[in-house]
Amino acid sequence: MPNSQHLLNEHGELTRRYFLGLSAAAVAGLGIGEAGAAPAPRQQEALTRLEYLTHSENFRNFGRGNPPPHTLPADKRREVGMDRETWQLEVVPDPETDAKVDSPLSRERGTALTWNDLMALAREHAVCYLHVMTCLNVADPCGMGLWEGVPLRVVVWKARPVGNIRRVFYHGYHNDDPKQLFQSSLPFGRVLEDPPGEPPVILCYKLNGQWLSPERGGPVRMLVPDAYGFKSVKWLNRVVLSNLFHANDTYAGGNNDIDTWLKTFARFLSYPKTARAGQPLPVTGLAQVGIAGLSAVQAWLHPAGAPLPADDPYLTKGDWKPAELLGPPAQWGGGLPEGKLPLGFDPKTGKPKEWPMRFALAHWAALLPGVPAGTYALRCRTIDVAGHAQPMPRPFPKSGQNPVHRVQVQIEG
Ligand SMILES: Nc1nc2c(c(=O)[nH]1)N[C@H]1C(S)=C(S)[C@@H](COP(=O)(O)O)O[C@H]1N2
Ligand SMILES: [Mo]
Repeated sequence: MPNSQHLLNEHGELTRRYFLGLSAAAVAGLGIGEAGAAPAPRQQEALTRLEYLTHSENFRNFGRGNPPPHTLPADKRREVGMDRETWQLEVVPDPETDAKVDSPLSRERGTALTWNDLMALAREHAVCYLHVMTCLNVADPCGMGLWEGVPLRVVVWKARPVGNIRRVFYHGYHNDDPKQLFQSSLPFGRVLEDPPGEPPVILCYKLNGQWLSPERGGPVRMLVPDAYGFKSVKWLNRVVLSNLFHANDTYAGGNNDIDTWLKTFARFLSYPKTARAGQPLPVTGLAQVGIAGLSAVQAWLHPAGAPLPADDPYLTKGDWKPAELLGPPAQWGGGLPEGKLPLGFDPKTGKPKEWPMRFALAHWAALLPGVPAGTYALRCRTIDVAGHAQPMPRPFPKSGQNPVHRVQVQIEG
């Protein structure tokens, strides 16, 4: 499980409470932390660092560039606007189309948005929300964050858009080399109006209550709540209002489906690599809650050599057993200081109004009944709110990785 190691620390407290809730006899036999499972979640020393949010430096990092812009020395970053004091954002009409914008925010005119302008807007308009950062092409999420920013539309309206606008595209600092450009785009409607219950697209400057680091895309990145990571452009410095009627994302180049929303899927975080015959098997994991929501997680142990059900590419006929979805964390972690309440949280209780929450992670656990000796394939999957079992209703990987996660378990006699 080396791929998910960066998310494991955030997971232990939740699963610990679940297993402690089972009967003492069952827990005594678990041996969590032995035989290649999670680091002993019951140990006192481990408990201090178990959190739900991922620390900024523990995110899996993606960002093109030679050198990647976040690795530039501080004085160079300052020079190119990758610094709060020198940062500027342009919001301009696309010169290739007839888009009409009355008051462009541009460097040329001296009207580009500065950090102080953004902070002034933040005093009135700042919002924050939970969002899982996931690369469309990678099965494990990069990290779970609480992101704060100003809705993009607030800044777009400052530029006084008039008409002939159907698409918004945007990019960040890319070493002033067109070959290194990384651009994403959104329909203008998505920027101006949020689907019911969804947070806005934001110009994001804080993660887990701290200023966004250069590595995470600071000083300002785009954050698109319902989308994969490639829409959330880092080191943002230019937004273009265009009359294009189609997408023009750099990410389209890799055969990627650039109109896809986040998918719902489950991954293992801890499981016993070996266990005794007949001994119950504690397994835990996370689920990304996509646009389709999450109603259940299931697990299936199947002898490794035995044939799979015929004509069943998506494994719908397995002997799937229910796992338990765990509630919101008691401690959020991630270096989070006290601060404003995230969208979707109840001001009276300070807790999320719904759990699991869309576009966030949920944690789950199960104690599977013991099985005879042998090698087994252990799988997990989600069921979404409409009842679709993963990887349906969208099984194709170029719209987001969601294969049914399979690991191997060795049961000894
Ligand atoms: N400027 C810029 N922003 C970018 C990228 C990039 O290459 N350049 N990569 C994107 C992709 S593909 C992903 S998955 C996310 C990853 O965000 P993270 O590094 O904060 O985990 O950043 C996105 N933002
Ligand atoms: Mo990505």
